Amino acid sequence: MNRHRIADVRITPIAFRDPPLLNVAGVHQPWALRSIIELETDSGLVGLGESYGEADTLADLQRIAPDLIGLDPFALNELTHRVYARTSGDGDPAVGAPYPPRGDKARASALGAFEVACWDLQGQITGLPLHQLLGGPVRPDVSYSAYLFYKYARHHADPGYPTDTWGEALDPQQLVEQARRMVGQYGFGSIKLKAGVFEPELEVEGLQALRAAFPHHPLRIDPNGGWSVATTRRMMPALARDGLLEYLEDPVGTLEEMAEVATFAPMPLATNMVTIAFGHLPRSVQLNAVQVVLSDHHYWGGLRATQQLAAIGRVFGLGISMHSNSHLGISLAAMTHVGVTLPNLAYACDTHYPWQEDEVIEGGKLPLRDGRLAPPPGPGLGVRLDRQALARLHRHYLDCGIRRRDDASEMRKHQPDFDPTRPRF
Ligand code: GKR
Ligand code: MG
Repeated sequence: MNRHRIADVRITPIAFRDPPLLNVAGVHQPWALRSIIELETDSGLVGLGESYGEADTLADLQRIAPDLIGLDPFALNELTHRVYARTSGDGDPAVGAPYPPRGDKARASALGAFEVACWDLQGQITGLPLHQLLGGPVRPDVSYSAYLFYKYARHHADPGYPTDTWGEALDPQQLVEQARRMVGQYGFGSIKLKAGVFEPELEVEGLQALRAAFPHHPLRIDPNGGWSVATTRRMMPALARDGLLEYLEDPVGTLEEMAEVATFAPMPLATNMVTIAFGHLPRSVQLNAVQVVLSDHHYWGGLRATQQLAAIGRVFGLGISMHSNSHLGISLAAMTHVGVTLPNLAYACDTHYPWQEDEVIEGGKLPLRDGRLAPPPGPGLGVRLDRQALARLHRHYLDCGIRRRDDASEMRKHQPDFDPTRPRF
């Protein structure tokens, strides 16, 4: 096989429309930011990645980019070394160190962004789909969950601002309507409610309305650390009644508080907030603070790291699920390729994908059916960049003026005294 070397690295910030979704930190801005990573080889192949689009991530990626010239896309340990050499963190920059020993999200995120693009190149060079390179599938597709949000009808208080097609969801009835549309359109078999927005009693009423409307769908609620331990204790009888929840995600904000909640919670506790790096796992296991870890190749350090996390989960009896932020199809393809290789991915994965109308890949949105997605066929990730769409979304980035996600400031346009200090309840 001919050697291929990376000859060019392109990082393009993009912005795409995002609805006014509510969470503990405020409300989504009208534009969500991402970065599109292209690694081009001397043979003209282009490997793709998608990551965060905030200024800090872009600066990290741009700083690393020149050091990737000449790299063999199969040399993932060397990639790790080069990424570590250009990012600060606690990780050992020795060749082959697969992940930071303590939490360093920025460094692991930079590695994850470039690693996926290298895997895509490996697939194109060998003619194999990415999941084959990761050991092959243990299931044909990945199940995703309906991800419900309380939401406003429109961005800003300005009635002239365009609405989206989802409308308002501020009470249990509107939540059920949102769920009916999302489940009807995509066939999701599980439902997650993003919480930490209203008084917990109201949010549990929302869950109960969902239970009545969807008697057989596993349910989850995620207040993003917006509740105190005392509030979580107060809500526990209602949350535990009739096995309402398959898991409770990040009710409280620290590992120690999660450990305390675990002493009285009958359901598993899940997290994408307190155990977010390999270095967090020993103490997390010691305290039995969480029983389900939400993997995310974007910040755990890539697809190899996701498989390693799943293996550690098997050893310590931790369930594995998958976290998401606002994202497009390159991310979804990568999530799906790695997802089909994880034997203990026992839960439907999160995805914001139905909330995004824009796409940056050829052919438009990937088809989620029966709540599932199979890895896109073809070598590597199986998706190709739509260059016109990339140029359009980059133009939105240049025009929108947003350089950092700031849900709290956006919320103050609706509610000037909004205070995101946690716990909110
Ligand atoms: O998009 O508002 C949101 C979510 O709250 C996101 O920021 C979280 O990272 O989805 C995430 C979660 O599960 O915590
Ligand atoms: Mg979460």
